[in-house]
Amino acid sequence: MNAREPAFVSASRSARLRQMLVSNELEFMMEAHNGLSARIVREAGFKAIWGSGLAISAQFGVRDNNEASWTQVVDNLEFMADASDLPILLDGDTGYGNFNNVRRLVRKLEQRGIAGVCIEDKQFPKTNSFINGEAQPLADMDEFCGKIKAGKDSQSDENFSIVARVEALIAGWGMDEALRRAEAYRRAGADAILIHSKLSRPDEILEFAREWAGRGPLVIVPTKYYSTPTEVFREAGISTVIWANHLIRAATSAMQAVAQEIHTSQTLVNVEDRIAGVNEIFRLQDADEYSEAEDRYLSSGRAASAAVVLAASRGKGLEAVTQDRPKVMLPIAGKPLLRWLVDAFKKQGVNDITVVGGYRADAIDTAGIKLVVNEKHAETGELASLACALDKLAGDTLISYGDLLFRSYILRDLVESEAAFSVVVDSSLTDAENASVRDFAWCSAADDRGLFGNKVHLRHVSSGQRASSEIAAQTPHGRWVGLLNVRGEGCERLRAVMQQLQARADFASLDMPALLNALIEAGESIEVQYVHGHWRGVNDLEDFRRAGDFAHGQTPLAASVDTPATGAANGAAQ
Ligand code: SPV
Ligand code: MG
Repeated sequence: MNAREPAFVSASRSARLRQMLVSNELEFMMEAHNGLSARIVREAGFKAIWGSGLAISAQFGVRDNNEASWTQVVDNLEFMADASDLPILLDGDTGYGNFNNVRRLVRKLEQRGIAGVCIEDKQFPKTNSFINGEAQPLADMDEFCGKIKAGKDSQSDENFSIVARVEALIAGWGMDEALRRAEAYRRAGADAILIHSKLSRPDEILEFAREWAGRGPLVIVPTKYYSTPTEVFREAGISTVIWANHLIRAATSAMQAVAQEIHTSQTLVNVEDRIAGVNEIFRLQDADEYSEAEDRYLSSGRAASAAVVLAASRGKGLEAVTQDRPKVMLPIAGKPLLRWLVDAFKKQGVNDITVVGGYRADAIDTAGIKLVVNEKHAETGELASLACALDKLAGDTLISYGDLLFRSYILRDLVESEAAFSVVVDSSLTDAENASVRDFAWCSAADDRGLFGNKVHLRHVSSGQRASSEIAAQTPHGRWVGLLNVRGEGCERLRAVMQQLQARADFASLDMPALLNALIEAGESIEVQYVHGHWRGVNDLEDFRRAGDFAHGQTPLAASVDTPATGAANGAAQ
């Protein structure tokens, strides 16, 4: 059976480990020592993980002498089991005490989804087998058999495996003693025998395997006799090979080299291309799954998290003050217009902000935003700019003009809307004859505060295109302020409508109202949130002058107060 067979993958971890131990194929386990390395072992294609005592203690920065407590080891295993669905065979050293500690260990390992444990017949606290192994005292054989029995009796999952590790060859007690112990452990209930050797040749392991003659699964750790061809193990009837410490060693060499290089050169340039990028770390952490879950579980009742701000224009009538910067970088009450907008977004938790620049995009302050540029801004309109940020429209997203100031409740109420599409319409401004004002809005009902709570929908917004004569004959209900909130699947539908518009010959000249109207024509319902003033657009020098007063009114403890609206010419009431 191999890892790709569905039956194997769907079996429990413990069943998979057991299957590996008893299978007639030579199987392999790779060491891991934390969640990240466990994930890496799985991705490499291994079917099981060796929870190496040496590697786990090393990554904690302590010795392989039971300096890390067994509960610290088990906590670490929990991260490994979470990061990888592979079976984990824990290197449980001596079982961390007597038979009673083994019983508790087995129960705790089962609770954390660990598939099996290997215990070795040394004395607690143990020392790594490759450190003066001959000086290491072995456990009493009968006492160790008691541990195996206790472990087997306390497992509740019949597939949980206990591997008994024979250290007689390491400690120099000879082949007969190794075989005697292995047989005793097999009889005590061990599911497999791990026979360990520190020789650089496989001779004693092969001799042991010959004498053992297939009485039960044999596991080996060829760290020292690594040059032996793997085929030799296969022919010897070995069940499972453990590559016991190679990831911690690989990580150690890499970290030493990189730390040394950065320390010496005092720069990152020499290492950047030679180490995993942060995106690779995010991938191994499954960051994408988090984003998807966020969309699934945080979206309802939550504000949009992204915004696209259209900021490509120089601003008609503002040429005198925009030689060296776009309109959105005009200073209003001490900070650029765009910064007011970005701050307002961030205050509502809208942090992923993409600004589409165009005219003098180089002068846009990019702190806290992503900038994309509509290179054809001089010949194209708002929708061409929006098209530059189409890939940002992936979840709940606000689309906004770049030249807006507004009281914070306007944005708060808009982003809290559950509707797929919602817009803010200012009902204080209905003078459609005024040529300097754009974006008049016709809605399903006028702003009647008596109807508070009733849903009102957008029917049309004036744009470069003429409204149908039926609509144009009616007095508009207000003015669209330049904020569109798109929720959930609305994004996909907006992209589809954008695609249709992009196919049109006049796409380059289309503005945002054309998109709103196309959405309405496509059958979408656009919810209207009426406001009465409390915002300002900057369309000409007069707006620019008044914007400062408005902004001061938004500043905490500012001496100035809002001045009353003075009519349509400034484009917005306060
Ligand atoms: C371990 O990986 O911790 C082992 C195997 O016990 S060895 O270090 O080779 O003894
Ligand atoms: Mg060990």
